[in-house]
Amino acid sequence: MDYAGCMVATDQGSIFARSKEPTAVGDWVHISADGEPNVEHIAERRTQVTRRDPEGRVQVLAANVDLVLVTAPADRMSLARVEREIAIGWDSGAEPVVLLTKADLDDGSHITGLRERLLGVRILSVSAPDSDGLDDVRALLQPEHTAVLLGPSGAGKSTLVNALLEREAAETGEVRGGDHRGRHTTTSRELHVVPSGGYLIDTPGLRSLSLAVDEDAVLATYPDVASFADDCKFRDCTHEHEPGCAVLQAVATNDLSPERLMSYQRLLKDLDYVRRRDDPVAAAANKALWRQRSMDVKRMYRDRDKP
Ligand SMILES: Nc1nc2c(ncn2[C@@H]2O[C@H](COP(=O)(O)OP(=O)(O)OP(=O)(O)O)[C@@H](O)[C@H]2O)c(=O)[nH]1
Ligand SMILES: [Mg+2]
Ligand SMILES: [Zn+2]
Repeated sequence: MDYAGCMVATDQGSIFARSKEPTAVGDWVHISADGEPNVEHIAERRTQVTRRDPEGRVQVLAANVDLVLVTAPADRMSLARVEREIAIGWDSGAEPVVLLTKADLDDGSHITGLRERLLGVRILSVSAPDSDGLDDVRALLQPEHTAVLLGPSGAGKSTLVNALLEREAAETGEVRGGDHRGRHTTTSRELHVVPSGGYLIDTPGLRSLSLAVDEDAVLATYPDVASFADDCKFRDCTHEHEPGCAVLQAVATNDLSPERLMSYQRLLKDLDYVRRRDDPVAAAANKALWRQRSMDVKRMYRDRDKP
């Protein structure tokens, strides 16, 4: 049982407390004041970053974060993975921000590729050896923000943590040559206090990244598709064949490229998504949020020069 207890940061330092409920890094807990420390209550989570573990169970990677920093390393770029992690970010209730890591290894094509493909998310680039972009990440974290780093093994997450903390707080590892598969250096999630403000949670690069997200989070990752989907005749339109489908209409009139629709469909199919049927209030709030975002992007799209 991995929730026999957890480490709790208190004003008297870090202590171990027993817990009957599973806790996640970032949780706020009440612990009993006398006797053996016990977790008596876990505060309701403002946000939670989840995935499905290889056994199919929903696993909370981090709780109460404001930002999900999706790392995309220049030496092993996978746009598909970046998009999945952005969807996880939107689904969590936090804001995803993409970090092109190892920017010193980019000839400019990766940053351009990310900017072209990803709409409605902030994209920063960082390079640890020359300390480039660190101040931008520091600015994101201020004043009291908590961010979690996601990304494949070897992406440079722990290296970034150390650079921001200006000390060796997190263990980093050499990437194996040849296949560029990183060693799994970080084995547990850790919360670090950043001296310039904010908190940063490091995670191990997860090989299996099944999503456990709402399909609205996929639409949020494709705000251009979402902006047209608002006008589909059927609420549960799959945008594959339905009459009155505004998305297919947009493809027909060259307002949306067929490649965009196809990569959206691919991400959706990749998904092991869950509907928020257990929480209709949260679902309604999310819908309103996505609608606002997709309207913003629609405007941005329409204002942009068409080729
Ligand atoms: N060129 C270059 N190499 C980097 C940069 N950041 C990290 N690296 C190297 O990439 C390798 C992996 O870095 P880590 O920080 O351990 O990667 P990680 O994302 O924490 O990996 P896991 O803990 O396995 O998930 C190390 O050899 C680092 O020295 C960078 O900005 N530029
Ligand atoms: Mg690491
Ligand atoms: Zn449709």
